Amino acid sequence: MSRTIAIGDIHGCAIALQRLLDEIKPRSSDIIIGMGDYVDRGMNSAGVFEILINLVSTCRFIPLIGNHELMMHKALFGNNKQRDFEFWYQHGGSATLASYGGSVEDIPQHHLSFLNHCLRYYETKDHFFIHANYIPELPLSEQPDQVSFWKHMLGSPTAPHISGKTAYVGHTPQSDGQIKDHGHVKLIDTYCYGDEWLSAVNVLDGEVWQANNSGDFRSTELGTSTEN
Ligand SMILES: [Mn+2]
Repeated sequence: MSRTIAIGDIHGCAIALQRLLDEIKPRSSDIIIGMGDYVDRGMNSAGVFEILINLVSTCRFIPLIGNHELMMHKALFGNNKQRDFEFWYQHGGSATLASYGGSVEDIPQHHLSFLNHCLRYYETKDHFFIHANYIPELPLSEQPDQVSFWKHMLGSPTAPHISGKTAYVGHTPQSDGQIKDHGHVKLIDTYCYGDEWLSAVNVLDGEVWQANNSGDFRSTELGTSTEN
């Protein structure tokens, strides 16, 4: 059985990511979607990139762009490098650089190439995946950056998208470590860098995997509450 698995915001949490993948055991028939925000804040962004790049050889891995990849990309390749670098550095980029040994020159070429290949969104027959949020009335190809990558989803969920597809988003951390399931939209950033959980969901059957930075693991299903 082929699986379609979305992984929430990782933010440098390489230990949690490795534990999660050890449990998922990716197969060549799987589609795995990274929701973005692989870097910044957590301890080992360099390690996270390395794990994700290796994932390409074991399954069909689709990395999306998060606002932190956008900031990093601008800092490294943008028109106003000094201003963009300072902005990234202050929003978690300092932790990413530290994981590379402290300098931009230490970031290997294949990591920069990975950064350049992340997608704005991804969609399947019944689902779509985008880092932060969406405008319900607009096609996915026309969503503005400010919404796709930056707008939090707090309080009431965004209305269903015109496509009728179920949405998966990250970006808005769930401080209780639980996936927020609104039915038509599911929020899967479960605050791993804040000592909660990194989550993965098989969108086809609702199976949920969670791991944390201590290397703990638990599994559950969408629609099922998990007690600590
Ligand atoms: Mn984000």
